[in-house]
Amino acid sequence: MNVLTATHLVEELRWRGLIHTATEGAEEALINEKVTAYIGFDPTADSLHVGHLLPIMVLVHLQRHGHTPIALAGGGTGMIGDPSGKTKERQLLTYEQIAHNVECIKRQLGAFLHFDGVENPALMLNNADWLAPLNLIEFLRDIGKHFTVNYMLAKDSVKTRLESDEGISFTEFSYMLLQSYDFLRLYLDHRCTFQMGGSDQWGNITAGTELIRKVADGKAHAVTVPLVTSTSGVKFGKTEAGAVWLDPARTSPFRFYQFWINTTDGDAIPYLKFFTLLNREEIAELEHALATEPHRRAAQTRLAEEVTRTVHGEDGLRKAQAATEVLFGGRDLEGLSADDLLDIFAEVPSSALEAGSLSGAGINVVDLALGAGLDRSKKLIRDLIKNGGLYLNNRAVDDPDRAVTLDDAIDGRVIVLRKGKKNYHLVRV
Ligand code: 383
Repeated sequence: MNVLTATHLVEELRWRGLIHTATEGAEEALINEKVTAYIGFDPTADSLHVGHLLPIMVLVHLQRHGHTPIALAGGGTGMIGDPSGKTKERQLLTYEQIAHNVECIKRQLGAFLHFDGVENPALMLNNADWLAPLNLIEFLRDIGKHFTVNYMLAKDSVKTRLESDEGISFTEFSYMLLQSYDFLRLYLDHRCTFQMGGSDQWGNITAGTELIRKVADGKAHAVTVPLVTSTSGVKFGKTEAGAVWLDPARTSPFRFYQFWINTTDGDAIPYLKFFTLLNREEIAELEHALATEPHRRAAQTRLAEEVTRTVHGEDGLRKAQAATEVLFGGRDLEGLSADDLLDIFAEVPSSALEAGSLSGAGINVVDLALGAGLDRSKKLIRDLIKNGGLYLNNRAVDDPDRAVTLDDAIDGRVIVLRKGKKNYHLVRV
């Protein structure tokens, strides 16, 4: 762990730009007391994505500064669907899907926090434990009575949907009551006085602080983190291939690393503050490097290293770096599997080849390259080889009569051809 340079959590969060809005007295309480704070994550998919990372980092900072973080999996709320920030009604998931997703996201959240061996162990809870057994009549009498429909209609999440053609179901309309009830339960059972979340959660969180005031005459706080924006114009966390997931089966460590490496100069420093634990000195150095030698992309490289290591571990990072060197540095393919290569070269032109044509004496390398369309004629390909410009699995081909056999196919499945520095072609066997 890094040495803490911020004296307290609020200073740290402020410097990192992690505080969007906070209720009155929230910062003072965080400075003067050791608090318990929670953030909820609904199991809408079997993986969290980079859009969840900022709130996760807040839990990490809370724990590093001696507070007690609670990561709450929304096994109950996930059955209803939060309308916040959504222009459309959500598709309900089955109970089985939700149970599976809860297990997946709990595992992911768990990797960021310490649950034992520290003075302030984190807690991992699932709101299905208290929401599922609720009795409807009791709930409407004890909780519903504290919310006027007028108050609920004034929330952004509801207002925007009232204005849309589709409207909002009673199911999603009630969501804020459940999240408020969670906060009340955590306040009563765990002395949790803080709820945090993205700025989209402000309405739900403050509904909870109101409920705690009314039911328990207690003081609880809301703190939201900003929505991450990007100067590249696309929504943060989205690439052409869709969302950037934390699950390596959905987004490989290589693609994950590439996502961060591609951060613009304008976003690199804010993202280092948001998504890494690097301290002020380290970030100041990277800021200097970015200003004086932007072409070296030291800030982006460090950002990608740090976040990939946090999410995928040292192994995942090494894999991602090796893959990057293969793609951009022409490194040999040692140690990479066919699946790795299909992932690394997912975007390059490819062609298919019958395994039969590689068996026995195999196929002449010039014919193979011609068939793959690397150049227009055999003559041009022979010239290419003469000039050292044709690569088979990232090794220069020096003999135009060389035969390519099944032995050259990695895992018997792929052959990587390259013309010049970076014109790749993938042959799927
Ligand atoms: C459920 C029960 C609670 C408290 C919160 C919840 C979940 C909350 C929600 N959050 C989003 C999610 O689950 O929908 N109603 O995907 C996202 N969060 C965090 C953060 C964020 C929000 O998990 O802004 C991004 O990640 O708050 O959109 O008692």
